[in-house]
Amino acid sequence: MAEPKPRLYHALSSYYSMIARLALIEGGIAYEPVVVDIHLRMVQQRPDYVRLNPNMTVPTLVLPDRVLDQSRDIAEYALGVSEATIDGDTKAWLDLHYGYPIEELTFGGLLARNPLARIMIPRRLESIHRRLLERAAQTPDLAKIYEERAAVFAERVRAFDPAAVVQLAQKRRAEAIGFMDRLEQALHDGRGVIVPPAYGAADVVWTVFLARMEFVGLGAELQKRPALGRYWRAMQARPSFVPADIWTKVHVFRLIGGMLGIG
Ligand SMILES: N[C@@H](CCC(=O)N[C@@H](CS)C(=O)NCC(=O)O)C(=O)O
Repeated sequence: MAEPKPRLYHALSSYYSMIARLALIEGGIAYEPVVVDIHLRMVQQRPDYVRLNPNMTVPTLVLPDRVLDQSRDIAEYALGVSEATIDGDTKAWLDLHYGYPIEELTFGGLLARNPLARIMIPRRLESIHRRLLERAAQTPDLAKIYEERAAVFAERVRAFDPAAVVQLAQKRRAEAIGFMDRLEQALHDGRGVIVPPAYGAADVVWTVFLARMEFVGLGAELQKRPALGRYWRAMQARPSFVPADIWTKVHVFRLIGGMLGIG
């Protein structure tokens, strides 16, 4: 009997889900997609999902013999490498990418620009924090995991404090531009991929990062760097880019459709 296809729990607009989708498609791995409403219904915090992925995040890849709950592991699996076998350059590019809190760029920028978001987002974070503590009380076997997650949201309330957010957004923007400089430096010898000779996990994560640069309005910075601009065009021209559904701008209606389960 054929093995069942791996099941990918993902969200349409989610940065780390895009990494998983792109990696699986580049790796030629057929998968069963399951869309998770992480915004409205917050399915990632329901006990049945938490038992699958205690981080309460997407993506999650369910394989016949194990569950991968980190996009980095999914990308490495999809491209046929592992932390043990990966080359040093790829590892360094992955470490650099995963050391950066991308949500602080995305949401920090939104909050810094939008006064309504400055009121709504902290309130929403507070309410999620409260709900996680309620879940902890209602679900004794998962209480510790819910409490840990609640602590993450308490930290987000602090990080996205309206008074601090403009500075945070500026800091994350400057760091993102620094990453584009490093990529430009690496790519300016004309290489077609970040770590020659072949396309790999570093290309997956940095392609999604460059898409996020466009998404947050840093596209002009990207285009200013000729080697990076060339690389970005080449990554978008790959057959994987469209099917992986890599967002370079906000698709309001698709976002709403996704939340309602019709996306
Ligand atoms: N380290 C995780 C991060 C995953 C992550 O933060 N996913 C976000 C979406 S891009 C999420 O699930 N957010 C929902 C939440 O925080 O409640 C990975 O690489 O898979």
